[in-house]
Amino acid sequence: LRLLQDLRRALARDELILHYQPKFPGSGQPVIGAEALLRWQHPELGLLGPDTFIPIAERSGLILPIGDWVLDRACAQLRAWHDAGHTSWSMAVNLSPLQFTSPSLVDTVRDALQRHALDPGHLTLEVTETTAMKNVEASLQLLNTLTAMGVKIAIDDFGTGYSSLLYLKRMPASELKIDRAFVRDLENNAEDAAIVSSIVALGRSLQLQVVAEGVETEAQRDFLDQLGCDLLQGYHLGKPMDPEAFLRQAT
Ligand code: G
Ligand code: G
Ligand code: MN
Ligand code: NA
Repeated sequence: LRLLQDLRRALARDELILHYQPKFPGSGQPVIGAEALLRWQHPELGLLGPDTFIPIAERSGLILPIGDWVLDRACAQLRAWHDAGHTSWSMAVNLSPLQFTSPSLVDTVRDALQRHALDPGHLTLEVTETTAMKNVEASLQLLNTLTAMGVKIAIDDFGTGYSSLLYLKRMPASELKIDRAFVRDLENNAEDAAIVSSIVALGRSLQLQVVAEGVETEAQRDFLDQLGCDLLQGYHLGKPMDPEAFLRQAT
């Protein structure tokens, strides 16, 4: 309850911040963009990760104003990077289940893109597999609207939900993000390797980019490169960082 009271004030008090984790098209290649990841600089408890407060924000509905703030700030950051010459970089923003069902989402996204003069194709919205598959017809309609605007869609935590391939086929997504549970033990676990390999093949046939998350070692990175994974993300390649550190590491 205390945390909920504090969270209500966090936005107004400017305590929320975004960190940015780089995405790479394979090893040795330059950054192609970032995923915005929310943190809370709590006055007493220190820096809190989203797992400690997003569930509260989701239950209380506070995730809606917070999500609007995340979209606006992530777009502002991308505009700054484009102005600094990194005009090909894209930005990925995570959407919570409640945001995903909010009738104002499409307008919020359109407004943020316009406010920061961004090409919609430089924004990717990440929605978990579970959220996307919950109310399939409504999801399809929303995702089709966003896609028609030019925004990209990524299916996050792929492999952990109950995906129907029939619906996946109809989803206008452009990215599948393989959950890091499948990456953790990749080189030692033949089942994990087979699953990742199958997702890469599935992505290829459905014309979806496949992203591996949670790449923590060189061995995992090399393995994923060999499997033909399109994009890599993880501590080994780059942690979530503040914008200054991101720019320093990426350039
Ligand atoms: O960075 P990490 O520990 O920071 O994130 C933990 C979880 O919180 C992930 O599932 C991630 O998708 C989610 N998350 C991070 N930032 C945001 C955000 O801005 N909005 C929402 N809805 N989820 C986020
Ligand atoms: O669910 P989502 O994919 O949005 O989650 C992103 C989360 O994963 C963030 O909490 C981020 O900090 C975390 N993360 C990013 N890279 C790694 C990694 O290499 N290992 C682990 N364990 N977590 C990571
Ligand atoms: Mn994500
Ligand atoms: Na994920």
